[in-house]
Amino acid sequence: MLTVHHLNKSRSKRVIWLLEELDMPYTLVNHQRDPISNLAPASLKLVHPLAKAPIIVDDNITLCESGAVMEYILNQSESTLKLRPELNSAAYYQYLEWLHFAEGSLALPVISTLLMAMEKRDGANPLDHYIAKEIALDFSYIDATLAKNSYFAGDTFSAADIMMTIILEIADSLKLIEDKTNIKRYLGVMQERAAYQVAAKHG
Ligand SMILES: N[C@@H](CCC(=O)N[C@@H](CS)C(=O)NCC(=O)O)C(=O)O
Repeated sequence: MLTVHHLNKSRSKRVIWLLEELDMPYTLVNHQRDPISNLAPASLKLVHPLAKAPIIVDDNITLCESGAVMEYILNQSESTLKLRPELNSAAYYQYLEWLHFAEGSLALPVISTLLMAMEKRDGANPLDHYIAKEIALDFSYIDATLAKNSYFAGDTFSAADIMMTIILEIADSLKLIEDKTNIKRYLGVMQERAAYQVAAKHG
């Protein structure tokens, strides 16, 4: 059975959410962040040298990077629920773009904001300009997309929504989307999903 190595307050919530949506069995192993550094504990390094959550283990496969983990799970799923548009359709490429955008582009300015809030800064350094530009650009684009589409890959919920929601939640907690009504509405809809709520209970 697939094992999910879950770190509290982390992206591994995505994996639990997806498995719950697909009704796939899994074993959960909990790891707790170090209370001072907030980093992953040594126990996670024993599973994968990168020691970053999420990590899954399934037979002889050990995998990290949430996007890769999502694709792996979708490849194993026997559910009639297809959380990925049909290969090579226009929606599939929309799905793929958002699936990668979440970690490939959006995570950097959002997580940088989170980390920089822990430091004293006057807001005038080159990095501040880069982040401000990216935050404005990305969230305007996302908000405009969600004004037209119910979900990131079009009309149907997909794993790209799971990837995007977790970063959008961090952005919301940092008050980066206060004026983005479509993103706020979308987050409310995602958070009502039963599978999301099971994942959220795990922290
Ligand atoms: N791009 C990676 C990011 C993984 C990552 O940074 N995970 C964080 C938790 S959200 C982590 O394990 N942090 C603890 C540490 O770096 O020690 C993914 O999407 O899986």
